Formats: sequence, structure tokens, C-alpha cells
Amino acid sequence: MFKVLSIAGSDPSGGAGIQLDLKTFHSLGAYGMAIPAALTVQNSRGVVGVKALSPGMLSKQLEALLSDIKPDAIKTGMLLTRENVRATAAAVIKFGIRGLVVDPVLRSSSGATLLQPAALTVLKKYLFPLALVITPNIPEAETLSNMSITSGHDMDYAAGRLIDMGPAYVLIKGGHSRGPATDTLYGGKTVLSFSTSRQKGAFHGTGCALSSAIAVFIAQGYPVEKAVEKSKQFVDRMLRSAKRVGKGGTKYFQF
Ligand code: PXL
Repeated sequence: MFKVLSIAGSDPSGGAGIQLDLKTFHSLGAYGMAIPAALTVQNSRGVVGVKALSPGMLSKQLEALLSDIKPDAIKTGMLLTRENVRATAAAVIKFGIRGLVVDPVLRSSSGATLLQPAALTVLKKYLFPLALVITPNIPEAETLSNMSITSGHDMDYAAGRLIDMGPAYVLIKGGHSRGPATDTLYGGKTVLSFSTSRQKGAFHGTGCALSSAIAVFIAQGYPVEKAVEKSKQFVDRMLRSAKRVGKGGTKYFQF
């Protein structure tokens, strides 16, 4: 049995955050655990409020859990505050977690802040060096590398800057640009591109599902290149069967 932990935000509508992460872990055959680093107030129309778990509570929960049930991989998502980023990094070091997948979630599609600007530096300085893979989308990669990305060359350059921050691999998700949905993996022997055809519509939780799937396949022992390939196939399958669940326009994954 492979055990995977999500440290991320709660999305009560079930379409993103720890709720979606747990569904993803379960559907891929892993034993799922989750700590909500923050709560969101949201429905299918978007995020209207956020509140962080206190860093003391996060540290206590990490200590209680990791000293008892060691996960084979951890995925982080919405951490919201600098203190929560630090608490997460400290626990990863203390418990020697090697399969760390960091989804550097900065904003929701509806524009809500999911990582406070004051947390950006600690994310880059303390959490990225511990990560096996980080999975920014293009707007996130731009913010994190402090440059705009308008060409393939820009993306390569930004990826170089991100790799210099210490993660073993960087997966830049191109889903927000036009054309086929191409994700590019840096850090291995060669740069690898993974393309799937673009599905019509707006989707909720795609990044959460991808990083959670990568964590499951890492836990199962796949090399990062294969874990990413399998995760991309999984997300593509989920996109094809996604449906609207509420009154908002975005489609949610159906398991
Ligand atoms: O998809 C980014 C994201 C991550 N985590 C939580 C969210 C969202 C977007 O709304 O609510 C908890």
C-alpha cells in the first residue's frame, strides 16, 4: 500500500484542493491523507474567502502524522502564508521526505490570492530546494522566475532560473496558452514535452489533480519522467468526462 499526503487548501465544493487530491489518490489506488493548510470559502462560481490554518496547528498536525504514518510522497498545494510554507519545509526536512511534489499555487482562476506575496521568497528559498518536482503553470512560472514568458526560449530560460532554486525537476504547464495543451519537463537528461489535445471549456482543479497524480506515481516508484507522463494521461481522461456541477460555468472532474 502506497501512502500519499496532501498539504493544501480545502475546497468545500470538492473540485480542487485537498478534496480533489484525496479523490485522485483514491482513484489511482493510493492511501490518501490530507492536512488543510488553509480553508477557502468557495463554490462553482469562485473563491470568496480564505483563512489559513495557524502555523502552530499545522506544525502539530505534521508532527503527529509524520511521526506515525510516513507517506511515500507528499504533494503541497495552497499554503497561503509564509509561516505555513516554513512549517511544511521544516517537517519535510525533519522526517526525511524525498518524494515531494510542490504545486506552487498562487491564485485561483477567479483571482483570489492562494499564496500571500510575503510567502513567495520562503517558498523559493525553503521549499523548492526540497522538492523532487515543482509544477508551475505559465503565469506562476513568470512570477516565480521574475520574467515574462512569451516564447519557447523564454520558457527554457525561466525553467533554468527555477531549477537554480533547487528542485530536481520543473514541470511548466502550458494549459493556459493557446494550441495543444503542452507541459514541459526540465531537469532530466533531456527536456521532455507532453502534449494532449485541448478540451473545450473551463475546468476546475486540473493543476491539483496533476500534482496529486504525480505524487501517487512517485510513491509507487516511477521515475519522474514516467510519473509525469502517466499523470498527464490521467488528467486528459478526467478532462474528457468533466461536467458542470453547480451554477458556475467551470467543469469539475467526475470520478
Ligand atoms: O486550482 C487552484 C486551487 C488550489 N487549491 C484550492 C483552491 C484552488 C482554486 O480555487 O481552491 C484549495
